Amino acid sequence: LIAPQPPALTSKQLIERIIEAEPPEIYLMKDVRRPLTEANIMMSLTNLADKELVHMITWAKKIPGFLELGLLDQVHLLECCWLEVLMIGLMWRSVDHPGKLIFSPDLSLSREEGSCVQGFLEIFDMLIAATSRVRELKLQREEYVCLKAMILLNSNMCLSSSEGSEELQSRSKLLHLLDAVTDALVWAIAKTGLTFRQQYTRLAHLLMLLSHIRHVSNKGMDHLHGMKMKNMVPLYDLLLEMLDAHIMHSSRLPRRS
Ligand code: AOE
Repeated sequence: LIAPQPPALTSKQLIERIIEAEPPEIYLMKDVRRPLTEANIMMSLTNLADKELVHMITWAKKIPGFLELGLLDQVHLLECCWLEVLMIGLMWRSVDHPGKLIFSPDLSLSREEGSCVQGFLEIFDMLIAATSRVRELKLQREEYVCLKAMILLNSNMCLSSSEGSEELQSRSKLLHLLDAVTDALVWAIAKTGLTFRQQYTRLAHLLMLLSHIRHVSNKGMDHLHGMKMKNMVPLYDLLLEMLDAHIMHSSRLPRRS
């Protein structure tokens, strides 16, 4: 039996839907103006990430086609990409503030302030460098939302070894979805009135950004694991469990790079 397919969205419609799915700005309100000690900064960042992750799940569910994937694929995709998605969002917020990271409208950190947290400077500099690249490229909002959706949908390729027909079906839906977002990105690039050569060069530059983001995310994950050992991060029980799940997966799977 051939299941009736919903009418496919045009690239323009797909981008509109992904833009509608964008998470809101998160304010920390409290605990921001306290002295910027290592513990305070980490507490604020953890609070922020905690709120953002809730919105991230809502965001993913609003990406057309995501909910049609198998539940296991949905979970694995989010598990693999959450820090990359947080990081590209951070870069987007920070793009007009050279040398600073705008974690939230009420928590921006300069390099010096970041140096309060042990091991943060290395990650900080990588995030600043990637943000400068985003600035040089003059990333457009439509391109940004496509790249973020691609991070989610592309985070999990190595898990395709499962054989069941439902898994295979979900896998082919995933690839189809990734193609649709790729088409949308190509469409967004074409809109800017560049020559053909400039268009595919830009596509390459934007996609190469993703490998830097994956790299910084892996470094950030190592940093976070290190902090957890030192008991510096006041993680909530649930978040801690989720983080453990991530360690499990990353030791079971070939290391992403
Ligand atoms: C980057 C962007 C952003 O918006 C917030 C933060 C806050 C913390 C920052 C990080 C960032 C940048 C890199 C930093 C990191 C602290 C140290 C590191 C600076 O060098 C991240 C705070 C993370 C708190 C831990 C939360 C654990 C969540 C586990 C999630 C999980 O495994 N699952 C399964 C849930 C997935 C749901 C979507």
